[in-house]
Amino acid sequence: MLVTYGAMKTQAKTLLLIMPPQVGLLSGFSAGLISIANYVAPRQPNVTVKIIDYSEASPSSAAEDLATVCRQFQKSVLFVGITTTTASYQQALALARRIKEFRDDAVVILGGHHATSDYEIILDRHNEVDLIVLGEGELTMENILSQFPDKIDLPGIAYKDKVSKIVRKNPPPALLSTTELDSIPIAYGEYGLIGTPGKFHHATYVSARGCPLKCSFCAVGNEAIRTKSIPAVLRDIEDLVALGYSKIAIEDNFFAHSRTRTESICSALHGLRTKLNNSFTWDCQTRVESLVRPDTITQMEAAGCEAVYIGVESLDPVQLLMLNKTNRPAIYLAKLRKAVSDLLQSKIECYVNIQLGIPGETRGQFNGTLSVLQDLGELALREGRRITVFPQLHVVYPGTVHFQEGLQAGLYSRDIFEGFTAWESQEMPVLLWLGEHFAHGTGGIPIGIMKGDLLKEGRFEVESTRVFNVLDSLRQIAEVEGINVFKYGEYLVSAARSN
Ligand code: B12
Repeated sequence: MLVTYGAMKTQAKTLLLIMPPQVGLLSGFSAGLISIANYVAPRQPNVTVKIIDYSEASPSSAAEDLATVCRQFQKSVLFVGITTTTASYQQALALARRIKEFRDDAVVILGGHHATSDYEIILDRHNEVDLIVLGEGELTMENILSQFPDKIDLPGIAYKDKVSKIVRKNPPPALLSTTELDSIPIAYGEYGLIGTPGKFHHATYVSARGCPLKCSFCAVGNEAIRTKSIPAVLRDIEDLVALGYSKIAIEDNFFAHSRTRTESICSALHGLRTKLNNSFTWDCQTRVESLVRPDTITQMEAAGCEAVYIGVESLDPVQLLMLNKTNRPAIYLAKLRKAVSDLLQSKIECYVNIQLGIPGETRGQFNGTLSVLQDLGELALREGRRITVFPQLHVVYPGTVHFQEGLQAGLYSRDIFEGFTAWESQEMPVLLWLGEHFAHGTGGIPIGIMKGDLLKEGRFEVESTRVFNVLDSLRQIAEVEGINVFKYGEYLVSAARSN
């Protein structure tokens, strides 16, 4: 019996919040589920809220355990919420089917990035899914628990009309305010952070949601940033340190998005580190432009920032436009050189996210990328430092501009993720190879290495020459003086390790 988190109540309503198996994916528990549990539990005291972490479990042991869990809550009205990324979607579906086998009266709810983006196809194809919560889930889940099934016009859900079989999408709920975000603690009661707390031996922490930018490959852009207040951030970080975490991954999409916020959060963190005898450090991800602002790097260094992930994505002007990272590539790349040079003169590690396997990449473009890396590598060597490249494989996620563009170009059909995720979940060698070499390789469609003519027909095969090209590019980048290429292997949920 795998661990379930949350106190048992005798009342007759139970919410299970489940992270499905994440075999071959980066290990790390969903902060989103903890946030929903912490929002719903105090507001719905009559509901038993349980979190179940199957992320390190094998699909078979998760299915087996779920049968036991269903029996345990036999007398309860059962709501089951399952989180989805595109890479874990098939695992989520398998759990939904399993629940319906034992409790066809259970209300099965999918949420998270994949379900939100592909809700129409999922609800049309899968009767094992009753509702999909679109986007931010706290308020919507609370409304479902207090009003479903009497009320179906709840903001923030999509569902298939039982009579017309038409998939309906309700208007979004109000997004949580700073006060509401502040009210949500980071740990789930006495259970702390669940499972693997975050990436690369760090604890995941999100102090702000949203990103106003519109990078065409990204699933979370085009939304105004909402932040927790500085006192709440300090409380959360102090809680993380009290829980024994000394390395914190601040996973805000765009950490240094505003000068004032960066100044105030850095001086606050500096004060907290002084109070806590420098017992924690943190890393973050931010954009190039935010790092060339005077003092930003100095403020972050003084506040205990150990590393910055710069979401560069490409070093080629044409690709930067295609990714909609910037509309002034030359200035962007000049700012990158300045930001990297300044980081190398600080104690902060310089991490650079670079996408490989971008469709149509020419040898000339890759050589251009190499020469920019050689220049940055020389900068690093001059300072006795090294820059770490975090390779990402260019993939198409649902709900992105690239997905729409591919659809309009006839590259694949609207329901492509149904077939693709089913294929990928059966192709463990491909999945593990992707996971080994790339943070973002699994789940999205690696359009640059797939056979395009087959993809049009909803069939899937990687083009081996393109795979070798990507591997060769990785090898050449690793050979650049002053550059390290990050290896993800040890941070994946491995098939062997999953029980
Ligand atoms: C922190 C983070 C991680 C961490 C922690 C894991 C996690 N799942 O949170 C780590 C590094 C481990 C990680 C791994 C991966 N990640 Co990640 N991760 C993020 C990041 C930066 C923040 C997530 C977060 O905590 N947000 C704050 C919380 C509060 O929001 P949330 O997670 O979105 O959850 C809210 C809603 O989505 C919704 N919701 C979510 N789940 C559910 C479930 C139910 C039932 C309901 C009702 C609602 C609901 O309600 C929640 C509260 O409002 C996001 C980008 C982003 N900004 O969202 C990418 C992101 C989610 N990751 C992504 C991907 C692809 C992955 C990997 C598959 C990469 C890989 N190949 O290994 C793995 C998946 C394995 C795993 N362990 O999850 C993609 C997903 C895109 C997609 N269509 O699938 C994102 C969107 C990044 C991107 N820009 O593309 N990730």
